[in-house]
Amino acid sequence: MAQPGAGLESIALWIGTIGMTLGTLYFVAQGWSVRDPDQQEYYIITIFIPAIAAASYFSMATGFGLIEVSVDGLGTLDIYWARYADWLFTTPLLLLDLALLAGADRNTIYTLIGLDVFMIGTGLAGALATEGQLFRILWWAISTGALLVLLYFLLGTLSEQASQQSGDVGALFSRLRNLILVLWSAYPVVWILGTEGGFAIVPLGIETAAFMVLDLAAKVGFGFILLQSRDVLSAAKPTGASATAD
Ligand SMILES: *C/C=C(C)/C=C/C=C(C)/C=C/C1=C(C)CCCC1(C)C
Repeated sequence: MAQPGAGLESIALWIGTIGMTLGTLYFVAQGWSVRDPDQQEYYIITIFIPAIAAASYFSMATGFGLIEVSVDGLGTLDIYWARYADWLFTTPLLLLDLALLAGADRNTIYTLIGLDVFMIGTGLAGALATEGQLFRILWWAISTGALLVLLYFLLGTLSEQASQQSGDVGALFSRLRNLILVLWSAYPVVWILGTEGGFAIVPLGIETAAFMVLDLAAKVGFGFILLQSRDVLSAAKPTGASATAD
């Protein structure tokens, strides 16, 4: 049985648990009085993001979300599998928020979410692979390839659709898209340098703290920026219909 992490690892996981819980409560309180269904849609999606992460962090802080993986040639690694359960649901929700803001058509949304689920799934395979370091790195490369295609779609198709929105919506979209570009790109770097990559360049305590900061910024920070201006949210209109008309 894997023991719950100690020291910096434990502190980071508890800060993550508390931060995600406070973020959830803040979004709930902020959304309580919202009556406009278009605005409510963003609140509903955005509230579940830190809520799911809070449960995942709690499972990791208490040791349930942690397993030991014996890898050929590397020995036993402590792997927090609960991250992937969290990311599998929260990253599609983040993309859905951004896609709604862009007024994306359905096929663009399916493509983004498909790439994203593929990225997290292959990342999980890399984290659990026991066949040796090479195979873990191959899974990482496949997952990172999916991330690159995903980011390419955010900069291309999705940004193009967002450009049909009003100035305020477009500006909010660009801000959130850039936040995703920067923060999400850091995840594979932390992974390959940390325990999962097998090089053990970054110790697990530092890695855990780095993921915690990234997760809080990518979820609570993202939600905070998104939900700040309600008028902008109701100004975002679906453009999918016009995209098929011409
Ligand atoms: C709230 C959580 C977020 C925004 C998580 C994002 C996670 C990623 C972009 C993870 C990407 C990965 C790779 C591209 C390769 C290695 C494995 C992952 C899953 C860390």
